[in-house]
Amino acid sequence: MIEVWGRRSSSNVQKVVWALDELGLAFKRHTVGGGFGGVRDPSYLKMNPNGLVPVLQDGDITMFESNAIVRYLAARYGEGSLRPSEPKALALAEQWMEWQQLNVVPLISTIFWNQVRSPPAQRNDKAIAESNARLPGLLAIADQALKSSQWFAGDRFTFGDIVLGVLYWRYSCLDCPKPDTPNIKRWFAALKERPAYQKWIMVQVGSNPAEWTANEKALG
Ligand SMILES: N[C@@H](CCC(=O)N[C@@H](CS)C(=O)NCC(=O)O)C(=O)O
Repeated sequence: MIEVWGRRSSSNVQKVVWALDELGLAFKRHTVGGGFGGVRDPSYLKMNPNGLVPVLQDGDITMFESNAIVRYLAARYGEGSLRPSEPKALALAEQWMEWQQLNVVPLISTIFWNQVRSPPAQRNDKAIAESNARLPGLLAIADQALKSSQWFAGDRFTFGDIVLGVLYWRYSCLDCPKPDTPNIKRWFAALKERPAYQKWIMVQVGSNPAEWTANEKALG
């Protein structure tokens, strides 16, 4: 049985459980991290010396790093579906996963951490403003890519949609200006039709630390 360690509220855990569900794989999830703790236990640190979630165990492999886990699952169980078989589509899925992680995730995370996770006194308004100023240019790049194809790697959903898929839900819940990106809007609407996305990603985010903590606890 595949096992995953990590609280459901973590965006990095969400990538993994969403991918597992898209692949139709049964798995057992252990709630650790955040307010649940457990990630500094020696037995956990043996699996992930970084003391972070998620961790995946599948047979004789135990691994960390959410994007690598998603790519592993796609390679082992999703050849021709979550992982494109055709080299060009595979290259695009890889390209967009990297681009989303390196460019978009830091900006959305900055807004999220300052607006939702930080008490007002610790909120960095300058960092929020900088992220809000840079996001439209980046989202325009993604929007342009989605003009000519339904999904990031072509005409089917792949692991190239996972990273932005997770973060875009969070972004949609944040109180911040949103640029007009019609192709992302269509892509996001299609994501919201997917049962696995509804189950794992479309969860309450909250708008302040108290709400976040309550949601984290309720999600487990
Ligand atoms: N690069 C790592 C980052 C993992 C990470 O930062 N996880 C966060 C949650 S999103 C974490 O473990 N935070 C501490 C905790 O939840 O206890 C990955 O993608 O797996």
